[in-house]
Amino acid sequence: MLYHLLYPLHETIKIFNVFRYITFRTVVAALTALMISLAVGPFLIRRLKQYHVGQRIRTLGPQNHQKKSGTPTMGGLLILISLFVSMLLWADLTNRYVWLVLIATLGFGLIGFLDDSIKLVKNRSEGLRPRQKFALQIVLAFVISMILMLFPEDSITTSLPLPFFKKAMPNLGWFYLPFAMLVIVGSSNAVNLTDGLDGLAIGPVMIASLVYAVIVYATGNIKFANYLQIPYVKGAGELTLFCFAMTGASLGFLWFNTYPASVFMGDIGSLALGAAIGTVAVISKHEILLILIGGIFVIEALSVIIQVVSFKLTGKRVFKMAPIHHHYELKGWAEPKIIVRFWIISIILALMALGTLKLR
Ligand code: 57M
Repeated sequence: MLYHLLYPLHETIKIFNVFRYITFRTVVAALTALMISLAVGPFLIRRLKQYHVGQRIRTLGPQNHQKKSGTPTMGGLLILISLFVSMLLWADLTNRYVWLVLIATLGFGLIGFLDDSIKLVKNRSEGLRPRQKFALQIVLAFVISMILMLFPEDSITTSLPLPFFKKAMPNLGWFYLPFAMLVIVGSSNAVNLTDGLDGLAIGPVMIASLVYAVIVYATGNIKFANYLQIPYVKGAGELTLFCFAMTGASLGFLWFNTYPASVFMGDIGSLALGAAIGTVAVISKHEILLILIGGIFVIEALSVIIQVVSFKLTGKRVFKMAPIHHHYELKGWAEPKIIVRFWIISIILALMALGTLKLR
C-alpha cells in the first residue's frame, strides 16, 4: 500500500522514483519483515505462553525431546504476520502472482492452524487425521494450480523446463495440473517433516527463499531471462519481494527458534512456508530445480519413505528413526551439530542449483 501511495509522488518529489525498482523495494520488504518479526516475537511468545499454546511431545521420540515439553508453538504466526504486513506495504498489489502466492501461503497456514488448534484443544500430539490434512491440501493445491492454468500469462504455463537443457521444455498440457499440485503439496509436507529440531527447517527455508529470489528476479526480467536462456515469466519479478520478505520474517523467527528454542513454528508455519516455496517454484517455471534447492526437505521426506517401505517389506528399519534427523540424534550427535550440518548441506545444494542456471 505504501508503494501505491508513495510511488505516484515521484512526479513532484523525484526521490520517490526509487519505489519503482524491485531491487529497492525488495531490501525494504526484507528489513520490514525482519523488524516486525523481531519486535512482535517477545510479545507473541508471552501471549502463547499465557494461553498455554504449548507443544505436546510424543513419548515415542528421542528422550531428549521430553525437556522441550510446553515450549510455545504456532510461532509460524509471527512469520505470517511479518511476511503479510511487509508484502501489503511494499509489493505491487496489482500483480496477480503476488496474490496467488499470498493465498497459497495463507491457505496452507490455515490448514496448519486447524491442525495445531485440534492438538491443543484435544490435548494430544496428533491434530487432523493425515487423510483429512492431505485432502485439504489437495483441494487448495488444485485451486492454485487451476488459477494458474485457466488464466495463463502465456503459453509456457503448462511447459516443464528441464535444468541443463536450453530448449527441452515438454508441454505437459493438462498433466501439468497434477504435477503442479504434487510440487506444492510435496513441498509443504516435506518442510513439515523437516521441522523436528530447533531451527532445522527455518534455515533451509531461508536458503531456498534466497535462491528463488534470484530465480524469480531473472525469470521476470526479459534481458536476464534471455541471457541465461531460462523461461521469461512476465510479472514474476515482483515475487523477489515475497522471497526476501519471507527470508526476513524467517530470520526474525530464527532469533527465537534457535537452539534451545523459545518457540516452535507449528504446522501453521511449516505447511505455509513449504507451500509458499512450492508455489514460487511453479510460477517461476523452476519446479524441477526444487529437488536441489529444497534438497534437505527432499532428503528428510525420502528417509521417511525408505523407512516405511523397508519396514513393510522386510520388517527391518534402515534408520534408527525417521525422519533422518532423529537417526543422528539417536546416534548421539548433539542437536546443534545436526542442525548446522544440515544447513551446510542445504547451502551446498543451493549453490549447485544456482550453478545450473548458467549450465545449459
Ligand atoms: C511433524 N513434528 C515434530 C512443532 C513443529 C510419517 C511420520 C514420519 C510423520 C512424522 C511427523 O509427524 N512429522 C511431522 C513433526 C514436533 O514439532 C511440532 O510440529 C511442528 C511441525 N509440524 O513446529 O510444533 C516435535 O519436533 C521437535 N521440534 C523441535 N524444534 C523445533 O523447532 O525440537 C520441532 C520444532 C516437537 C519437538 O520435539 O514436539 C515431531 O517430530 O513430532 N513423524 C515423526 O517424525 C515420528 N517418526 C516416526 O514415527 N518414525 C517411524 C516411521 C513412521 C517412519 C520410524 O522411524 O520407524 C517421530 N517424531 C517424534 N517422535 N517427535 C516419532 C518420535
